[in-house]
Amino acid sequence: MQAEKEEEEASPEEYVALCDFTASGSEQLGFSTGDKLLVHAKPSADWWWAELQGVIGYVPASYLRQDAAEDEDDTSLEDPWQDDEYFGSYGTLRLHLEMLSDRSRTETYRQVIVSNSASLRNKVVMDLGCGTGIISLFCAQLAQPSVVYAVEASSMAVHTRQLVKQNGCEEVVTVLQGRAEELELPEQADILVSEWMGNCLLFEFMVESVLLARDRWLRDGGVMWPSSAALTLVPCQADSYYSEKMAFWERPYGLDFTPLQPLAQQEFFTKPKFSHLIDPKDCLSAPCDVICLNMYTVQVRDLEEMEGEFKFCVVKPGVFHGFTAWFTVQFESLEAGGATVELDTGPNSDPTHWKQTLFMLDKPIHVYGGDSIRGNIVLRRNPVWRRHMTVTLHWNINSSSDNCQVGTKSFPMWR
Ligand code: GJV
Repeated sequence: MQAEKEEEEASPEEYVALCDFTASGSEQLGFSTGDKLLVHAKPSADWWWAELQGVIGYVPASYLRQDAAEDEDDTSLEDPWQDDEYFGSYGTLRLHLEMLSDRSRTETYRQVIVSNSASLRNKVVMDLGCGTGIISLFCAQLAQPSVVYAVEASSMAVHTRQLVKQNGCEEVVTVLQGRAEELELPEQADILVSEWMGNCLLFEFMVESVLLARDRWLRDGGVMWPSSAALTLVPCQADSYYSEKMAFWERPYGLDFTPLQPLAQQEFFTKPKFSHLIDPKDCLSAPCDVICLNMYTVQVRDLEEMEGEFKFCVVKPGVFHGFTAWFTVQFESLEAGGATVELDTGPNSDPTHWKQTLFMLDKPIHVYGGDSIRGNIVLRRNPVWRRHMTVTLHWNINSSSDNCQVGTKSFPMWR
């Protein structure tokens, strides 16, 4: 190991930039697609120390690929969708148990079907990524569609077929095992239903499969469930998380461990924290929808980069530790005058298995009632690892007191 490390330090490796990167803060190094960078050190898996035209700084490792001329690189052999791993994990019960145990999620889909049962009569339904088949079974039992095509790529499909039989739905539900992108359906669908949402709405990018299926298998005038989706953001306090991971080093056992704080920041605050449950009291302002998807019109290419703006008005004094994000999805009614059904994964609704996602700033900032926090959020899909993305937040605090501050931070999720 030691010998390898010395070798690395002695001769920097050449990498090519796969996309543009804008530096935020003086420690980072910006670059453009195609730039050749010399990587001097790899202090963490995510951030490397690199050089471009004599300038040096931190760069996101996932944006670089080893120069092909130098090396027959192994990333080109790896599947950028990581499908073996992805569908492998959906072939076991753990994730299905988590999703089915989430009552808000599962009951919302049931309610959509119940409240539209009259309109579902004799319709052709496609359930994309049916998992154990719960949505398809709801359709068959609570409405009278002519057929439900339950599409599932993982090996769970084998068990799903058994569950369909066991529950007497085999006349209506047809389980098709395979990736939706590669399957042939016998006919166009009237309704495309799917539970595709990931953390921060888009993570995993299963939505791409849904959009491709829409363009190929949904008949003109067909219905998308969900019909729309929104990502919501709020500036927040995160006192206990901050204490646990950062303030801790101030005086453990009466000793000064503050030299470890830069490491702690790198280790705990570089990536977003999934599975955060924010107390509504920790929201510093009303939340704001920053990105909205119309499931009828959004295109796969739009997913490469999604941008949204925000303006928050701080309603009480507090410590601004970061931003919390969650999503909502809406299911339009098929019945004239019928109500839209919504699944809300935010702090003012029953918690779901997605919980919320916390983005920690490097330094907490005191804010006061009447301050404004304006800025934008960019979700940039990883050009190589198609299920991953980087979330970049820019903010500008305008305070009645003297502190006006701007900041930027990029969070890989996960590459
Ligand atoms: N084709 C077929 N099944 C799929 C596909 C696809 N392209 N993508 C995902 N699945 N809400 N983030 C399946 C996957 O195997 C799993 O059973 C389910 O859809 C995921 C649903 C929850 N994930 C999510």
